[in-house]
Amino acid sequence: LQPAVSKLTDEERNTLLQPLLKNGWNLCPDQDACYREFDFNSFTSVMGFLTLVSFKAEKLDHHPEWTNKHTHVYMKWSTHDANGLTKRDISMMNYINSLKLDLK
Ligand code: HBI
Repeated sequence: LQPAVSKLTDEERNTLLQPLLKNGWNLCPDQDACYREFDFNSFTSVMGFLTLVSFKAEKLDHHPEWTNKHTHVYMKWSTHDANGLTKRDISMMNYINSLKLDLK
């Protein structure tokens, strides 16, 4: 069990969240969460991507909400324990943005 984590401060939103919002991620209109949509070149690439994110999620004990249809993936990050965005979400989104993605 990880220690309690709290929502990002205004300063952290400027320094940690803003760069992600300029690199593919969006704020959800209805809650303190981020989402991104991906269109991959193949389902095999989707499988590889979701597998990598799954192992990272297990390592950090921080798990995605996602849907997949064919080569499309919708992914959302928030921290349920904090009812909003935390550094755990930042870590997962930065990990995802560090991957070389086989996108259309
Ligand atoms: N994943 N996105 C997300 N948010 C959480 O609050 C969360 C999680 N994965 C595991 C987890 N919390 C557990 O650490 C707690 O529910 C105990």
